[in-house]
Amino acid sequence: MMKRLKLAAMLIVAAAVMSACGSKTVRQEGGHGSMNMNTEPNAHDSMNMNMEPEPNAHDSSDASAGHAHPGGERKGAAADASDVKAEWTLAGGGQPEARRETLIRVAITSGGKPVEQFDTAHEQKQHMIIVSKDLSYFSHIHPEYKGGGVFEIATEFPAGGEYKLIADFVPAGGSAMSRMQWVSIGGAADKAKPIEPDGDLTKVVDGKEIALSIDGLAAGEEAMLTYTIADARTEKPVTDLQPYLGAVGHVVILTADAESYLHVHPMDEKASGPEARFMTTFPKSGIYKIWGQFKRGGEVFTVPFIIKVP
Ligand SMILES: [Cu+2]
Repeated sequence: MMKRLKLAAMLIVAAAVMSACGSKTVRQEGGHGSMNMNTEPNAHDSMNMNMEPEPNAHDSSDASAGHAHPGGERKGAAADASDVKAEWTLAGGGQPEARRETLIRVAITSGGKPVEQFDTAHEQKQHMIIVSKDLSYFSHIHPEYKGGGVFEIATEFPAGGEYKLIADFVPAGGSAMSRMQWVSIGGAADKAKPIEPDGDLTKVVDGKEIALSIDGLAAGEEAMLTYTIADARTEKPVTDLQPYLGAVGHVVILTADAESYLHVHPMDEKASGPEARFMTTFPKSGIYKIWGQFKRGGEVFTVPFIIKVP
């Protein structure tokens, strides 16, 4: 049955192609500190796309997300995805420290030249995900486009330690892509929390009870994620979910090592609850953390689950 369902979810699989990892000093901004980061500039050139976009479910810019268009058809003069690189800079008036405002700057280039134009995808020109190494911290923010391929946003890291930054964007007329970067933040680190599968895929967050069920859970297979949302107090189904960034929900998935990343959009973007369904493919067996984000009453809530894909 799953095979018959067409993909309506947009997805990006960032295959863990880390072999080219080196260490590089990120360019220093005048007057600001810089830092060394483990770079993985080409980490996402390999996309694991085994589903065709559903033609009528998205506009073309959405449908292009993460899809390589194997036929070779590509709109516009967009750069070859493999040439697109992100250069990351963290500046905080010194060494980036936890609990201090830190400016994250990411410059997108293609073939060494700035990518000037970006398509808006889900209401933003760039989506940025930040997670701590143990995946206990999750942040989804939207850097401001400064022109010349440069995006900036100020944020605070909650504690010292390693974080992964992920930028999602769509060079104009091209495909959605993501670029990732590990960064090291100074300051006292929290004790790492174990990344263990949840025994029960039901959680209460901000007064909502959210249950996740997954059909077809197997490596390399299409899996359907269904969130069912009820009011935690009354147990009544929630039917007034609001669009969040243009869809009923957003799902971000990372492998336990944070090396593979998927960003999935719902089958029916205009749904309002109590169910929201997402289709994706977990590329391999292992432990994944899944964050679902929804909006109700003007408030965004984020529900995390940890699962094991057999
Ligand atoms: Cu976003």
